[in-house]
Amino acid sequence: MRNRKLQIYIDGKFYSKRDAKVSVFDHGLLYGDGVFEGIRIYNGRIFRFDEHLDRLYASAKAIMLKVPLARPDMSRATVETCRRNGLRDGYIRLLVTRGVGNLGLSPSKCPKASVIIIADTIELYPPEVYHRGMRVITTGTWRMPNAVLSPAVKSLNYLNNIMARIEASNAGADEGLMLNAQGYVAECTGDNIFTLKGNLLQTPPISAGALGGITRAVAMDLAAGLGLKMREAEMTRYDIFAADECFLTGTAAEIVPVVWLDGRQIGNGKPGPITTEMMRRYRELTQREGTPIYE
Ligand code: PXG
Repeated sequence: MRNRKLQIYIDGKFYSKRDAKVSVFDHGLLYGDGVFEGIRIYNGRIFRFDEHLDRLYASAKAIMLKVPLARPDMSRATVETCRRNGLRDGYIRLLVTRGVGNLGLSPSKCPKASVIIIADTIELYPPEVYHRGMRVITTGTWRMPNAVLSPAVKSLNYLNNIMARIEASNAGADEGLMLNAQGYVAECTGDNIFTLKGNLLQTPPISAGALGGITRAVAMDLAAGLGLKMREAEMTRYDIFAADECFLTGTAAEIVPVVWLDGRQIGNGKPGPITTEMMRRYRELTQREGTPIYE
C-alpha cells in the first residue's frame, strides 16, 4: 500500500514511484559512477545520520564528485523525504550520481551531479537467522585492492560484492566472506565481520579492505561498554575457525551471529552470549538515539 504513495526525491522535486526516473545517460547507470548510503530509521529518528553524511561526503570527495547540495540542505532534504513518506521505521537510500553526460567515460561532460533520496520500509532478514546464526562461505572473489578502488569508498559500483554474493547464494550460504589480495579477511559482501576469543574482540582494519561501517563503529562502542578488549588486526580464516563467537555488522543486518564458516562450526555452533547481548544493546540503542524526523 505504502509503495503506491511513495514520494521519491530527485534533485529538489518529489516524484511518485512510477515517475521517479533517471536518464539513460546518467553516469551512475552507465558506469556505476557515484556514491550512496543506506541509513536506518528507528522510532521516528534517523540513526547515526551525521556519520552517514560524513561518509557520503568523504566518498564523494575521494572520487572527485561535487555533491550539488551543501550538507545542511542534504540533511533537510533527507528529513523532508522521511516526513513525506510518514516513516517511523524504515530505510533511507541516499544516492549521488555523476549525473547526465555523454557516452564517454570522462565525467568532464557531466555538468551536474544528481541527488536521489528514497525512504521506504525495509525487508529484514527473517528472525530465525538471528536465532540460529548465519552460515558463511569464503568466496573466490577477492575484495578489490586499494590500488583498484578504495573499498572505503561506498560507490555505486558494487559488482565486486555482487559477484561474491552470487557465489554465496549458489553455495546455499547466507553470506560470503571476502579476503583481500593478500589472503587476509576483509569483510562480507555487505557487512563487516568481528570475532570474539576470550575477552578480545577483533575486526579487520579499513586498510585490509573493510568499509568503515557505521554499525562497525557502534559495535566497537558497545564492546567497550561490555568491558571487552577491542583490536583492529589483520585476520585470517583461522581466526574465525578458532573463535568463540563471530558476528557481522551492517545497517540492514544490524548485528547478526555467524555460526559456521566453510564447513567448520564456530564455537558451539550457536549464537554466543556476548553476541546475543550486543544484539540486545544495539536494538536498545537504536530505539533511543538518532536525529528526530518529526518536531
Ligand atoms: N561492508 C560493505 C561492503 C557494505 O556495503 C557494510 C560493510 C556495513 O556498513 P554499515 O555502515 O551499513 O554498517 C556495508 C553496508 C545489503 C546492503 O543489501 C549493504 C550495504 C549497502 C546496501 C545494501 O546488504 N552496505
